[in-house]
Amino acid sequence: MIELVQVPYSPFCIVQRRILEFAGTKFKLINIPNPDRSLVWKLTRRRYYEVPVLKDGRNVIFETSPDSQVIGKYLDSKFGMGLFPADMEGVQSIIWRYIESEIEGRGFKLNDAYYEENVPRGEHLGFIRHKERKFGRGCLARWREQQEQLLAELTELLLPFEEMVTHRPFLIDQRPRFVDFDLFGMLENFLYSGHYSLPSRYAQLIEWHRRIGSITIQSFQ
Ligand SMILES: N[C@@H](CCC(=O)N[C@@H](CS)C(=O)NCC(=O)O)C(=O)O
Repeated sequence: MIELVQVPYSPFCIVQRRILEFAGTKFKLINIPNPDRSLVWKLTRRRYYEVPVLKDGRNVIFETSPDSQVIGKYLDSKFGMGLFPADMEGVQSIIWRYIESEIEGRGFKLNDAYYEENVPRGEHLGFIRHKERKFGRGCLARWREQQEQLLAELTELLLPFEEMVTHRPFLIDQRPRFVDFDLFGMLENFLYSGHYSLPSRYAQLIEWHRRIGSITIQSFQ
């Protein structure tokens, strides 16, 4: 059975989890503590420490660069979901870069501002240290103070997606492609704390979010 090694609130893990649900396959989630990557290190034979990592029998799959989509493409070819059609390749890579930098960059800070509620107490030290080493001392409190500004930025950055789904059911097509799952993962991370909702003025995006969060491949076969 496929196993997904994840941190439950990680945006990049949510993308792959949702793709697995969409595929309708049985899979097992293995949650690891954010600060302890020893399982990932072991599974990847000391080549990787990020999440997610996918284990499919003897195959262990993980990303090779910040913009690779190795796991997504592996699952797509295994389950024939049509997430990466050749004629959409360039367009999708431009869109996922925007999603994984601009959208993710605001969403995770807004969610992390509530880390005390989301992250188990025993992991607080590792979590704070990890964030502060990357983003500077006091970054978590700063993100809480910057909440309004970050929310305003996120809302503006989401406008193109509202426009895209006003004219079709999914971002770039009549059926879901990889970028739909990618945006879903970043938004679920933003929404994880339960303190936010999608901007109410984006009625089409709210509908799309409901759709992409519930459909399975069967509806498209
Ligand atoms: N490009 C990678 C990014 C994965 C990633 O950034 N994972 C984060 C968690 S959301 C991570 O494990 N970072 C390394 C660390 O926390 O030490 C992907 O698409 O999977």
